Amino acid sequence: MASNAKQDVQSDEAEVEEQISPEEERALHELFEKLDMNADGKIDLSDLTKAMETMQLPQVPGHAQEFFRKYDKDADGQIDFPEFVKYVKEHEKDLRSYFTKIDTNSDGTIDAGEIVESFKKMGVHIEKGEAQKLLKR
Ligand SMILES: [Ca+2]
Ligand SMILES: [Ca+2]
Repeated sequence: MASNAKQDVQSDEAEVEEQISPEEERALHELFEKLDMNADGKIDLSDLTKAMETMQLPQVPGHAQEFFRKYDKDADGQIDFPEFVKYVKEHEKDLRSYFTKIDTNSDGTIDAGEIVESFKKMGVHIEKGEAQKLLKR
């Protein structure tokens, strides 16, 4: 077998090619566990729906399905941790550019009005109060 440095690789199938730091991995794990509402180690559609309700995130119609279509690479209907990491890594870039797009007055922060506007562009109507709740998290 190859002389892989035997650091603290916990999963036997280390399919995560992405390089993530231990802190990052821990943070991702926490998030993953939060989304995995029934704690079976995988995120399925009902986990995701429930988690979004719990976190009071506005749900974009079709968005969750789209997420599964794109990132459930082995098409078993569930997102496991490596798939999740992939999603987060790919989205970090998007999110960053998304943030700059939402932050229309470029002051480095996003206010409730900017959030309402950006949801409107996606065809989703949210109240300013909801946007404020999102910001407080
Ligand atoms: Ca689950
Ligand atoms: Ca899967």
